[in-house]
Amino acid sequence: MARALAITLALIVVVTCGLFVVHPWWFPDPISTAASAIDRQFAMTFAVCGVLFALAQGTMAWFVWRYQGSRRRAEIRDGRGNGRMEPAWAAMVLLLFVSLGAAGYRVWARDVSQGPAPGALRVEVWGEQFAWYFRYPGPDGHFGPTHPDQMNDGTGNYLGLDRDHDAAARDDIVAATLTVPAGQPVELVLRSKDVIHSFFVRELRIKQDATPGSISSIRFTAERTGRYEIVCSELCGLGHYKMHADLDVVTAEEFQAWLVKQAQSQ
Ligand SMILES: [Cu+2]
Repeated sequence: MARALAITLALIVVVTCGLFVVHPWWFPDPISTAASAIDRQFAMTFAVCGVLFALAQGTMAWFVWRYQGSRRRAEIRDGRGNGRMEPAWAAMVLLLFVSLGAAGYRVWARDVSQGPAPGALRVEVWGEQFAWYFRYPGPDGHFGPTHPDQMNDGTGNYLGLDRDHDAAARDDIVAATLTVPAGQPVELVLRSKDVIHSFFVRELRIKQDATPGSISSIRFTAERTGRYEIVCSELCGLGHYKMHADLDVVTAEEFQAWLVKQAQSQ
């Protein structure tokens, strides 16, 4: 029985480490400038945790194998622990996770959550059960105020804009697709109309909550044109599974043409 347990433990280590090395399931190719730094952070975290996992589980398998049927069984079973080793282990684990957290925070703060870069395109991202809407400020560069009492999906006034009375809202563009030009920094301002949603694009390696009553901002620069999927990664209700939209990364010329077309259709 003890041998079977030791072999099972060893197999778990080998198979798990094999999956980490081969990683048959992984993110699609990155498309943003910050993604490579985030990928490096992922790889480092996996490597550190993987080595510790293999050491801990491997040692356990060896102990089970080595000490099965030992005469010191009773002594082992009644072990009282080690008053010096245990706090030292706990401190090392704490130090390790705080260090990994600090390194990850540095990457995130520098590349994603720091304020907008000069010349950034500002876009509001609104989550609602169960759709995403994207607002561009128009030529005046200002978002008009939103009026919750005027929000009406039936009439297409998803964000409660009052274009007749608010000058800044007149040229705002509201779209169901997030279209951005390649190579230009983009600042997304995340907002929610109802419950917590989470904006996630795998190719950008960015996931950030959209929380009702608060505003969070993230930034990215997409380098490769194409269509990518935006999903909601926070369970937000029965229709959560179908809450997604498209991110279209286009050339600067295509983006200008798209803006003109959207402005006409508002
Ligand atoms: Cu959701």
